[in-house]
Amino acid sequence: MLKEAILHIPDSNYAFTADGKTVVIRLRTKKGDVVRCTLCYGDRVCPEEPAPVKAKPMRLIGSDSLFDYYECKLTACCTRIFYYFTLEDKGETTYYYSNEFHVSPKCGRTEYYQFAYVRREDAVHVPSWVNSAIIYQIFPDSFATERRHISGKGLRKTDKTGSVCISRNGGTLKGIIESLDYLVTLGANCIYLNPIFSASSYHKYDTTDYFSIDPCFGTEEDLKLLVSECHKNKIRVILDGVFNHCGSHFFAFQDVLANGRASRYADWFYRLEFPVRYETPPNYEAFAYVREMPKLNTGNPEVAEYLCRVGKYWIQTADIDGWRLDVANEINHGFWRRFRETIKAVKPDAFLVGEIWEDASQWLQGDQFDSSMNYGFSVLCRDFFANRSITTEEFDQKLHAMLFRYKTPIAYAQMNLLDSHDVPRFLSVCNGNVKKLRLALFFMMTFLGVPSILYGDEAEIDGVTEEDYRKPMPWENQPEKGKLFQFIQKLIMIRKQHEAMTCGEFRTVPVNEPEVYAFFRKTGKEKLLIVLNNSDTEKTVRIPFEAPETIRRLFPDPKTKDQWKGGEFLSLDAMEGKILQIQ
Ligand code: ARE
Repeated sequence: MLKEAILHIPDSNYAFTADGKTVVIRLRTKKGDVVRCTLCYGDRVCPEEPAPVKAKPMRLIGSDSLFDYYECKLTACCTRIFYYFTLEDKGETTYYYSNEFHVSPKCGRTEYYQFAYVRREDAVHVPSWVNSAIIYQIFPDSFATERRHISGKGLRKTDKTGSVCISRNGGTLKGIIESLDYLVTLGANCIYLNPIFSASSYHKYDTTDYFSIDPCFGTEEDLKLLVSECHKNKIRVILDGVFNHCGSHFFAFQDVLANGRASRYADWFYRLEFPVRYETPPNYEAFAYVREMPKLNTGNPEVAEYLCRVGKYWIQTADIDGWRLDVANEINHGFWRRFRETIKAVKPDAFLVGEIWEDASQWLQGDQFDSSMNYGFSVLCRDFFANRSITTEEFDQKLHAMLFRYKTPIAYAQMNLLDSHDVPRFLSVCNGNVKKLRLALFFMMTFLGVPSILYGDEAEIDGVTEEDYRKPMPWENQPEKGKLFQFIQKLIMIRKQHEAMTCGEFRTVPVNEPEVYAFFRKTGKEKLLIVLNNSDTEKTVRIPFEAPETIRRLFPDPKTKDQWKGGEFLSLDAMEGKILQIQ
């Protein structure tokens, strides 16, 4: 047994409660090393001595390239738990507790691992609607000026503060409202809107006034109408909160530019030097040295209070359903805790998504965000589907490494994406190969986490440069009549109809074809088998079923029967994905 590989961390993603009752305990071991792993546990404060110890086998729930991960759920257990692990390999049995290995478990219960109390306040709570969300991301400037039409013409307007605001393509909130039926037809049930508050640039990440809608996009009334129309159609709306920095026309920064050190707002910004030089590069902290984006001092309680007020205002005024939080990882944790408390106090099921491109564990402990933008997911899809630079086995291992980073509810709430307004379109990453894009979309729709589509992906928008991947929605092509739109629409429909697709466990199914990836999504009631062929040739794979089972095809065409050869072989066309219901 390779003891150096064994890992358990109390009170972490290795030991947590998701609902205030069930406790999940995980253990990591070297891959293929341990034969049996048992969780031994009991009541930490029971009056008997020695305390009774129960044993529960731990299940191998997945592996990455180096490790196996075991898991065990304790339900209806006591509220204060001691536990240790019994680990067996071919020649040895060892007992693991207090981060050490022991030849016997005989010691006082206080020396074992402790789950001090199943504190329901610390249960990781993600809004229940998030599990079945399908996000459609809209870059407001590029989507629609009016019903299914974008003018392509930029605007230049003056906002309430007297600052000039511009747009490039003429998109408006009214255009989104009038085109909502398009999203309803597609099946999306959550809109993520890039920034819409008054700002100088066309992309609106340089906020001038957090309390008003950018005049190029519309009015506060338009936002209220958009949200209420969305709600009528069972669509939630989350907005982009840009709180790391403001725009240079924000009143507080203008005051600093005018009054220097004497400004009442001098402490609202980071590392100011006087005189403040509004130049490139600036002599103050700014987002990526962009002088138009001075960094806000969120460590100043006054600033924190101001920004929390913004967060609350739009929930109370327009009834929005959450926030996507820009540059989240450059802002102090204390601010985010306060922000979460403020928001959840006014709307407990508001969704908070941090923009963190890599491992976001430190922000996803349950006290800050519910989710993060999962760029890691897009990287794996790029490598597997677009570039084919990793094998199916590596893809599976990397997915598991990604999943085990987080407590289960957080993993199910990850905002999975293939592309966004910040990166080239996935179709371009695939060199224009729509089949590759289709298969990656198929995977995203069948995998756990919240699928997120950037406007126009369904219309085969491509683009490598910023201007290109943010280009206007090609309404003139009638995207809803396109094959890709219909493909996504069908998958969304299945996702909505089958709980196993959203809440179900994810288990890899080993198959005999290296380019075919198969996995189960299952709940207590339903078992779905998802199989996809990431190659350019037809494949027939052997599916290792344990018992004779009835199979019903859900996708692609439920009317077509599958070619089952000998009961356990399944044929797949090149680049095809299938969803089968096992009964
Ligand atoms: C503008 C121009 C660009 C130019 C740039 C540099 O448009 O062509 O290259 O300036 O001067 C917004 C606009 C951008 C704009 C930018 C600055 O949308 O168009 O660029 O403002 O004016 C990192 C950050 C992450 C950030 C990305 C872009 O961590 O927060 O970079 N994303 C958000 C938004 C952006 C937005 C801003 C932040 C600023 O989503 O749209 O930009 O408010 C790694 C790292 C990531 C890093 C990523 C990309 O993987 O882990 O942290 O993200 O690479 O660099």
